[in-house]
Amino acid sequence: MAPLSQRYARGALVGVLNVTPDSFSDGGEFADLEGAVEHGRRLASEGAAIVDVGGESTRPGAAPVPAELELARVLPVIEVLAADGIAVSVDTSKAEVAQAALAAGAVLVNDVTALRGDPGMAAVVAGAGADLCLMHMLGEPRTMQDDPQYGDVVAEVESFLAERAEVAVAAGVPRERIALDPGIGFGKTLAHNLALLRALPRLSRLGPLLLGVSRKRFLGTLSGQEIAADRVAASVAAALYCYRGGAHLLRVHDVRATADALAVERALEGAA
Ligand code: HH2
Repeated sequence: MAPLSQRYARGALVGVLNVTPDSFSDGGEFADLEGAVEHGRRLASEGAAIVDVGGESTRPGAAPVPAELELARVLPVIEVLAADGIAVSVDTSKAEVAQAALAAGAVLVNDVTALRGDPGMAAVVAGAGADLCLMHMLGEPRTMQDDPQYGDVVAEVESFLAERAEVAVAAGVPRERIALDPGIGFGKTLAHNLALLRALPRLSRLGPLLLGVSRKRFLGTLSGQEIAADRVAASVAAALYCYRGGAHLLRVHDVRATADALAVERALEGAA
């Protein structure tokens, strides 16, 4: 199997499909099977290389969800999308959920705890030969935005990601199957988020990066848009900046708008 960085072009889009009642930007919109499947298909047809299905919100203050409920939300959606031939990722930190999702055809596990949430996760990913995204988060969703503090945010996130990649490799996940994510908005102030985004050329030396800036709170602060769905233009601008900084995968809600912007960007830089 070729490395993840070769299987997906730089700037490949990961479309967000939250099958939750409480996600910060699209909670409740795709909570039923039919609506979720339709949206997943739309994301793929608009240009998402991967559709990331999540059944547990990680927004600041979100409460954890039991595995049975998370499974009931995501599995039927993953089964249908994978059967359609769509590359599906599962946004979970539970080994049980990851295992069932991979058996149903998912190809990537997006673990926002970077293997710190469930001791069984690494073995599940390694055993299935799946791709893995390891994300940085300071604290846990319930409390992570309560005054996050760093000495040097870029250096700390960089060494965290390097260390978590070693843990995954030691557990049998091939290095070339791992994507790393600085976790924008996960235990970070506006200044922390901006410092990390400016450091993408440095962070991308660790391996292929996945960036999730789409519709996030810091873009509301910068643009004045209070409502997450009104942050599309701000999200596209941030996605382009990530792309230029060397991000490999871009996790976005607004696939069509981001794909259009990237087509122009690539033509201007002579890559298309
Ligand atoms: N952001 C969210 C969820 N999962 N995974 C990765 N790897 N990187 C991210 O930045 C990231 C993520 C939060 O966004 P969203 O899925 O829209 O909201 P919620 O967690 O409330 O479902």
